[in-house]
Amino acid sequence: MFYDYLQSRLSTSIQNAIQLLHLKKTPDGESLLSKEDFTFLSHIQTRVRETRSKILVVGDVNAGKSTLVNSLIRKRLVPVDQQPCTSAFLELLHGPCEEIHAVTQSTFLRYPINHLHELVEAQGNSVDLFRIFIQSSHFLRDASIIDSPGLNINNVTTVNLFSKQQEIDVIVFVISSENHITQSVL
Ligand SMILES: Nc1nc2c(ncn2[C@@H]2O[C@H](COP(=O)(O)OP(=O)(O)OP(=O)(O)O)[C@@H](O)[C@H]2O)c(=O)[nH]1
Ligand SMILES: [Mg+2]
Repeated sequence: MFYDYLQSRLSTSIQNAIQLLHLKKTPDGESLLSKEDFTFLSHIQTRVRETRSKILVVGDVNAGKSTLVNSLIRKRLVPVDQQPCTSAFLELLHGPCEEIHAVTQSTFLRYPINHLHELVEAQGNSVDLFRIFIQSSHFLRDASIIDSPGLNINNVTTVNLFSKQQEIDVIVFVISSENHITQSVL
């Protein structure tokens, strides 16, 4: 209850701050709020409004990330393989209807949930993120979870992965028990 109150106050305060900064002008008539500041504040507001935690699952190729994600949601949903497998970020969320959104920078396309494996295989390298909405998972009522490509599978994906961290509440690092935990891993 108290948390809801705090959340609502914080969200309203950020909204007011954005509006006030928009109105304030420099002597040259420019808005005091730069595009970057606006994006930053809007981003914080989205985070405040989102009550579910976001969990990012990372680790080396074949560490067992996708297997862990499937066991948390109790479904064999995201692809698992002995070969390097997950080629895109797969965000699993609770949703009113089960479907996939293939998100690229400017837009997204909708697909049926049972097309996930073909989509990841065919478009994994060109799509920024697959958002997968699922109705019937208790786990996803409290948290959304992101399965990621293996670390260092290529530079672009690794950089993408690092940039995701600012949106994330918890990072789960998966290490295969065959590769013992060493000082270098820590
Ligand atoms: N024995 C054993 N095998 C596992 C376990 N977890 C995953 N595996 C196997 O390890 C292989 C890789 O599992 P994935 O879950 O696809 O691994 P991943 O980290 O998602 O791999 P990438 O997406 O390619 O980075 C599969 O053959 C799994 O069946 C485990 O706890 N024990
Ligand atoms: Mg995987």
